[in-house]
Amino acid sequence: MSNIYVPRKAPHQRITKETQSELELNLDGSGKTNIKTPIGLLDHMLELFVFHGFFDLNLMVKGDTHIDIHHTNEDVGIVLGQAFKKVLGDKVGIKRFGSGFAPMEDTLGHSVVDISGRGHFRINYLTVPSDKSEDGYTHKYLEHFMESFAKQLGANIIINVSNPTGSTADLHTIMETVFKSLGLALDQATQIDPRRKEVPSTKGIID
Ligand SMILES: [Mn+2]
Repeated sequence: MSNIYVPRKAPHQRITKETQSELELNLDGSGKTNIKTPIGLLDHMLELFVFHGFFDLNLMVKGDTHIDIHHTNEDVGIVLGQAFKKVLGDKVGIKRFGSGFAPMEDTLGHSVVDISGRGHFRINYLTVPSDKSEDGYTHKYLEHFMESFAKQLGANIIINVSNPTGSTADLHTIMETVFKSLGLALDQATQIDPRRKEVPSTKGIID
C-alpha cells in the first residue's frame, strides 16, 4: 500500500475567521468518538456515522454561532471531507464504491458513495421533509453539510430517503437514517480490497 498515512489516520485542522476546527480521524477504527461542536444535533449524528462506519473521530469545533449555525455547519462538513481525503491518500487498493441502508420506523435512508474524485451530492426525498427546525437545524442545513462534505472528499454521494406511509418524518429520524446509512456506505467504500493492487480507476488516478 502506498498511502503516506499508514495506519490510515491523521490529525487535521482548519482555522478561518468564522470557525476553528481541530480533529483526528482514523479510517480503521472501532467507532470511538469525542465530538464537540456548537451544534448538538450534528454531534449526535456524527457519533452515529462514526460508530457504524468503524472510524474513530476526535472533533473540536468553535464557531460564530452568535450569528447563526450557517458557517459552523458548513465548515464541519468541509473539515471532515478534507480529513477523509487526506487519510485516503492516493486511494490505492480501496473499494471506492459503497452503499448502505438504514431504516428507522417507517423511514428508510439509502446512501450510495463513489470516491471518484468528483465531488457531487444529491438527496432525494420520496416524502417531502417537514420545514420545521430542530434546535435551529433544518433539512436545508443537512443538505448544505453533505454538499460541503462530498465536495471536499471528492466523492459522488447520492442519498435517497423514503417513507412509504406518506407521513412526514421528523428531521431527527430522517437524519439518523441518512448518517447511519452514510457511515455504512463509506465504511465499505474506504475498505482495502486485497485484489485491487492499484488505484481503482481505469484512468490510473483519482485526485
Ligand atoms: Mn437519536
